[in-house]
Amino acid sequence: MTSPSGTRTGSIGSRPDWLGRLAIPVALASIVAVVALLVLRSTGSGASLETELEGEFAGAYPAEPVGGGQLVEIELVAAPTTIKIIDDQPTDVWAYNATVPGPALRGVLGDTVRITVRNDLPASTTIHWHGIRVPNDMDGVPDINQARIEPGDTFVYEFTPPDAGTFWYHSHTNGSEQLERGLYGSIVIDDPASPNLDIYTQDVVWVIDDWLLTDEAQLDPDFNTASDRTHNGRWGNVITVNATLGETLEAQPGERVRLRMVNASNGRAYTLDFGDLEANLIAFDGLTVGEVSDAEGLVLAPGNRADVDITMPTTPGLYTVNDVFAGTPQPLAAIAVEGDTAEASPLEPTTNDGVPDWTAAAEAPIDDELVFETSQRDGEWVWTINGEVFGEHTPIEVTEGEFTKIKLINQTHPMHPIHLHGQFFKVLSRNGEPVDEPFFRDTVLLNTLDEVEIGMVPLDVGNWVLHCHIQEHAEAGMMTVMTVAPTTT
Ligand SMILES: [Cu+2]
Repeated sequence: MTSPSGTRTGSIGSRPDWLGRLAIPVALASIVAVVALLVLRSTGSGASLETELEGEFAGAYPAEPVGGGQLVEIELVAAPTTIKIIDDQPTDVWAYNATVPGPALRGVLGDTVRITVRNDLPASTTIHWHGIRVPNDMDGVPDINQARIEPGDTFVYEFTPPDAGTFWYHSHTNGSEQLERGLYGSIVIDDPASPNLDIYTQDVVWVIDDWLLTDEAQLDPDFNTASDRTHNGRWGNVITVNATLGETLEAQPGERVRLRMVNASNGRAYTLDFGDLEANLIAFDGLTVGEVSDAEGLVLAPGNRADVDITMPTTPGLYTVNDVFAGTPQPLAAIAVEGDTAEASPLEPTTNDGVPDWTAAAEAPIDDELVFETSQRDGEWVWTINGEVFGEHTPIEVTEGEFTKIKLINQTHPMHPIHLHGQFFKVLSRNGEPVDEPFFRDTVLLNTLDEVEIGMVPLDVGNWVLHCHIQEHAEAGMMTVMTVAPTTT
């Protein structure tokens, strides 16, 4: 537990004091010390355990960006426009550079990205770079990291991504309306040293979103309704990939494709059903996995990304990728396998040996508990974290470089995809059962009454929000701040 003064109970400093109080002969003291060490080792308790867990984490991903690359300058203009989702009917949306998703940004590890955002919307806005460990004042949360960008104003975001992978950017101001209207896009950072770049002949981003459209193909104008807030947010009646209904990728038989899937929905989660396609998970929430696994049945909650490696079947045909979260299969997109047979690369995708097992973390003390509940304030439905709504929140205090274990407790029936800015974490247990996910996350889904323990070693100093990624829940209070203090050693 981290006390208000920042010291940890069970820290290494307490051990010598404890031994020092033993006024017994030296020989007996030695035996006691050996036994104590054995107990410490066998139970994995105390500071030695935390040191061990921190050691296991070391090098899992870099503390600092490498830099030394190019300066990539981009302008994003947020403005109203129209797109076509249903046949030729125009749908009024808000978009970056008049496209939904916004421009697919792509850079190379080491590059510095300078993005000038011009706000031509009739409302203030900000952009969050979801999953990218940016400097704290570039993180895009109003009142915490920056001032709102008012209509007619510009703001320059600049950062050097420290990690390669699939990320996305989206409005972090009034998201229940601004995400729903189309203010999101993908950002992919490639690692030029990764052999993965030679494996895939197609590398494709699928941004999944659902839209609540009227019969006239317009967005239902009632955003953030009481029903949205009290249920699982706004769920649409049309699901698109890259804002296209029935998105279809063309591939050759035997071709090896990397699909980067992003869930940009306000509230809807997707359970991926690849049907006759064999999809292997190679990265999750941006970062390369420690071990490749079958992606069938993977849940993509709002905010999550999954990168999958698919070698196309040798039999031509139309292969559908479905969502089965609600039971009934719903088509997301398809892959049309046709043409000459391609020879797939025999290379194995890169894995990250640095992803810690952290099995010993089961014995580590819980540093913080976050209880998610509902309540009423002045007749309005709110979502609370430890009884507080955002604005009256008590920040969670953690220290750079120190293993931290947090228990997330959903005391409600709706689901909550909990997203932490600026850090990655690993799920340790779910409802008392150990979880062995060979990858980090930045967002984890809590289902009805779930209790999930996560472990992390914060590397990025600053004030980072932790919130439900169901936009309507976050705006009804379900957000707090994690303050990562610089290490004192
Ligand atoms: Cu929620």
